[in-house]
Amino acid sequence: MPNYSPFPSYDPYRTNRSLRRGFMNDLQVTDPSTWSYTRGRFVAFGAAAEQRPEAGDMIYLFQNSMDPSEESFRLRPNGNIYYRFRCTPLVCGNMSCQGQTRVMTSFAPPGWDSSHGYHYGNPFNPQHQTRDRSCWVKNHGKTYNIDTDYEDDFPVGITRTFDLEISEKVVSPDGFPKVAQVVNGQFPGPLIEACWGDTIVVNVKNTIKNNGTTVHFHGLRMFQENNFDGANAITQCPIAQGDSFTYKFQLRQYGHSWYHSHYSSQYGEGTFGPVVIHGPSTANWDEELAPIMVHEWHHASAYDAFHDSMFSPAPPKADLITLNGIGRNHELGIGAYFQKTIEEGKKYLFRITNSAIDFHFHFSIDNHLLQVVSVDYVPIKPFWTNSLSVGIGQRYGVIVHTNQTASANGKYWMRTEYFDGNVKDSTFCQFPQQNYPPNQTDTQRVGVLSYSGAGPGEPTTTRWNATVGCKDPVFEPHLEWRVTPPQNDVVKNARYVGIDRSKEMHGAFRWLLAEQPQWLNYSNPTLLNIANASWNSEYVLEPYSYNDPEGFVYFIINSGGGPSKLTGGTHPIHLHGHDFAILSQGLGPFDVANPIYNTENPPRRDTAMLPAMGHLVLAYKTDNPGAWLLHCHIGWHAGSGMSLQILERQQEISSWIGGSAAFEPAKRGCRNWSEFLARHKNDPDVFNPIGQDDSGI
Ligand SMILES: [Cu+2]
Repeated sequence: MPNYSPFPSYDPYRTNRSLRRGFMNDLQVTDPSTWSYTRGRFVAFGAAAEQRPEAGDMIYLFQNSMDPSEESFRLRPNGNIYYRFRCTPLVCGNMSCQGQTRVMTSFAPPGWDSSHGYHYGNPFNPQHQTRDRSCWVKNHGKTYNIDTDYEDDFPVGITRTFDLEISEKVVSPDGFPKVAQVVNGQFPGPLIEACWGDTIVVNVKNTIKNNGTTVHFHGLRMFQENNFDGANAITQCPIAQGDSFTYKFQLRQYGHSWYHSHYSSQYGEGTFGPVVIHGPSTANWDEELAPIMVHEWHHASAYDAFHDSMFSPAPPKADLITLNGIGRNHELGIGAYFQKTIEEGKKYLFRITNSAIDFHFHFSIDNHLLQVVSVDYVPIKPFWTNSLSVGIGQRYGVIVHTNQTASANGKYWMRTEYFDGNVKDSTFCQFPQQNYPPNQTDTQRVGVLSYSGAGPGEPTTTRWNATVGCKDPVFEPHLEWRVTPPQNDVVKNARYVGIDRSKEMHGAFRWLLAEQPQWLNYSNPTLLNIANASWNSEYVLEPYSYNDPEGFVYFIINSGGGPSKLTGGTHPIHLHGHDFAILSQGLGPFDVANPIYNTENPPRRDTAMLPAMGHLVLAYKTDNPGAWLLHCHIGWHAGSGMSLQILERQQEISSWIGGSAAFEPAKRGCRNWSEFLARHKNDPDVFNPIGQDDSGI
């Protein structure tokens, strides 16, 4: 029986070894005369491991990997194919949702255009404008799509390995050089890109001379993976200079987010990067763009800026706003606008992330409406808006239809504008930023969207007549939650948060999220102490042992006021290890005596805004034992102490994350961290616990 392998030596991704795993390279047919194929090179076709292609299946061929003109053939009835399966997941096109098998393997789904920036290797870009994006993969004979309850069910993908080195490097986003702390020499760091259901291994090496580091993957549930949450002093010690730490986790969610250092003010120095997890969408788009990370950049060291923030009434002012590391410094007249060129008449998926330390903004593109399809890692029922509030740590997936004609030169401003308000009342949103005054329509321009063939000059378009502030948009998740009554005592859990100006703690007036500001020991993480019966009160640890995985704990957070007459403020509140439902969010303290909760499919996400002098009521499911941070994502506030840790189902943590072996990486890391500190205890440039001036996260 002759074997026939049409293109046995073809390797579509020979430029990047890490991608080869995603592709099948053997196709054997017992009798080539029983089937036909058009000329071209075999890239991939598919069905899952237990499946075989069947008669009538559509097979995709590509001429070559750089210029993927798509061709296809159909297997004839009784075509007999043997194959060795090496690829997963399998992206399904719209036809498979109608009962036919039309599947392709890919690293990046069709429509991902490498010309827009980030990519590993060489993704292809066939013409799939009619593609139904609600469908994702066929895997093990099952289709995973937008209706799959991803909390409990997800495809089984492949393992992708990434190496991240945290090091110091001079970067100059606006031409002004600064020693930054960056990932793989890039600012922002490289994209971590994968598919829903993949397992991710990230080897982090710290080569910074004087600081530790960690990497936290913002918004991932880290289900049964608390030990890889990357929160120093909670789940591990900082990674010492010269040491490495390997994070491993499975992607149960999809969408986009970011990873960042959780070590002190380090991410403000550039230690962060984007994450994209390809998956289904609640609305169709043609192409997706590389994620856009909005960051505020300080010419001064972020560590110094943090220090200043502790002793001045207003936080330090940023020098410029960057989009993917590019920005215009209005004071010095240097730097550049972020540029994006797109084609006319297409629907583009934009992935927006606020990776700032202290900057809240509204994102908009002149003349273009935004169709919002995802909020944080939650797919939502699409809604339209012309301007979108993005708090620190929040993300939005938005579809933009490039069908506008208003601009004479085919260019449109992208804007990140903000509102300040009165610091003394509920209108307060944030402090003014140097060089970026609120309501100043020149400085809020940060990027240019150009249609291909656009004329010379800057855009001449005007901003939407939009109201900006710090209010989260209201939306409905695609997969609905009904929030059941709380397991905990909500009256006890109604707290006032803010800054306590009555007494200094650890040398400063500090922000707090509980009865006292959090103050952690870098060298003694919670996870290595989970046998404890009592805790240092400065660790601000809240044990909850409710063990109904479908049950909820409610948190009531009031901004300012209370018995200590705290100063309020607007704060992006972020919970690790869970999405939470927003049961109430608004002005004034929450009325605990007459509570009104929105329990019918409320907005759900992992970072939500606590309004100034207002309240935020959130509810999370007690389904993921571990030690999880709840904190304000303003870097200065988190460093000040505005955080607490939830110790969820303490007795079950060890077995939940895999028993004693799961603690070994943290134990080893802590030994190395302690040795590093001991070695450098007389070195004034190296962190010394005696001089600790921040909370430890
Ligand atoms: Cu805050």
